[in-house]
Amino acid sequence: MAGHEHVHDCGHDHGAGAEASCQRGSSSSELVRFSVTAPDDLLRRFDEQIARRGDVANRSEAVRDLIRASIAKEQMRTPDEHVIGSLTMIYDHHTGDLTRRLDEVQHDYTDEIVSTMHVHLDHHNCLEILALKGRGERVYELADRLLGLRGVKHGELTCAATKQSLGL
Ligand code: NI
Repeated sequence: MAGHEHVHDCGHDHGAGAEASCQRGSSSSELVRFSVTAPDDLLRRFDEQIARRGDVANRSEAVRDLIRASIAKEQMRTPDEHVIGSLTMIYDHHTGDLTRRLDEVQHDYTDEIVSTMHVHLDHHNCLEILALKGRGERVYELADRLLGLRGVKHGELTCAATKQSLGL
């Protein structure tokens, strides 16, 4: 990550240059500051959501919560199980060669993709829904590859492990 900056974790609010006067607790992990760019209307809506939370109403804490939730969600994965699920994506089909790349990835998973539905939402946006089944490892890999493509605005994989959750 280019240009990130280590921030010590003393819990005090002070300016740069005062760090030497603070002791960092041995049990806390080091904080790292990083910058994120986002469209201003997206950030404004996020800030409005944060403001409704009251006590922990700050952007950093809200982003930390999102990161924890993302990691927790990944830990729910069952790569060794047979899973069934669906992947929903919304993207702008004008974005570079996105449609070609989406197609290319999907052709590597012909055993896992049972069916696809494509809806042209408006002039720019497409909704694509994939019905999936197969070994978890393969299904998650497919979802990660598709959702990782630049230009996919929204993506959500919903999965159930067939043995564990459904008793199949
Ligand atoms: Ni379309």
